[in-house]
Amino acid sequence: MTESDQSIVKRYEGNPILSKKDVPYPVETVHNAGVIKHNKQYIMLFRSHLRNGRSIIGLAESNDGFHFKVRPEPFMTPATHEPFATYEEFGVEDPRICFLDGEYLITYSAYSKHGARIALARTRDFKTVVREALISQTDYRNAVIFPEKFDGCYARLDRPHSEISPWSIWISYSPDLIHWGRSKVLIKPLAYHWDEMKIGPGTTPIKTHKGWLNIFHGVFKTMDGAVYRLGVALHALDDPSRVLGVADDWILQPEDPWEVSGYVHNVVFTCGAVSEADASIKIYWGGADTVMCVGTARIDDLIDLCLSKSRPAV
Ligand code: BMA
Repeated sequence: MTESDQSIVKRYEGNPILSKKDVPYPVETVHNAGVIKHNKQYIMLFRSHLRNGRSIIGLAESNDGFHFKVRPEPFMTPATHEPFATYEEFGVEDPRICFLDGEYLITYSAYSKHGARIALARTRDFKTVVREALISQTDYRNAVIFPEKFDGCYARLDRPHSEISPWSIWISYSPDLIHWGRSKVLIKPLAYHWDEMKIGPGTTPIKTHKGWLNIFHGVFKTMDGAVYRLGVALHALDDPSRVLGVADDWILQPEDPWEVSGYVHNVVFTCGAVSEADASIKIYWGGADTVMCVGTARIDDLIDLCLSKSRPAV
């Protein structure tokens, strides 16, 4: 498949931008990275599989958002202290980064024989990191925290596991980042649609003049396994539980060879995006759970797609 000029996300011609050969310690993959700008530098927290099949989180830095250099040591490996050690025994996965109140909040999946939980860590400088709490029970993944509070409360999107209703995007609120409640379902997969099997939050929500952009992943099951694509929705600025539109079309699907084939084939999966001063956005995604890629889009094009060509949210 080749990409047409109509694509809303323009792939960077230098993709993939990071792969295992760039990592100065032994890993088998580099994927699903949270990315944020810190002191004019792009910081990428990426997931890597070790040869035992479990994941750790590494850190890479860049001046331009395209060329990254990996730090010599991993940034987070499974915790050795409780209560985290029990729940991170199988690894730490898929970090998202949110800047709020002068610090960076990192949400990630803690994996263990008890399932996947959402964990929260904090850093101010990406040199030291402190684990704060496990902020969900088991069978939750893909938590993204809004970079603003609403009526004094933190807000997050996440994706509980469910066999009864397809895996959907929910919102919850918290007074202190630890205790979460007032949960409400916001967006569900749509039958016989590119996201009919599951959806989940992807990037930390991006503030725009028309609302919060929520770039999420959607999964479609085929005879050849699942295909992971990216979609976009817009939430009201003052009330993120109000969905203004969910784009009917996907914005990115696996097309490049390193997205179509790899550790898990046919996957594009995002955990991070950076909005730029020129009203564009850099979207970062893991290709086939193996490499990191980047592309750019116009923020107004994403907003238009949500508002002019939308499908039902629930
Ligand atoms: C999901 C998560 C992601 C991964 C995707 C495709 O369930 O495990 O980390 O990228 O599957 O394998």
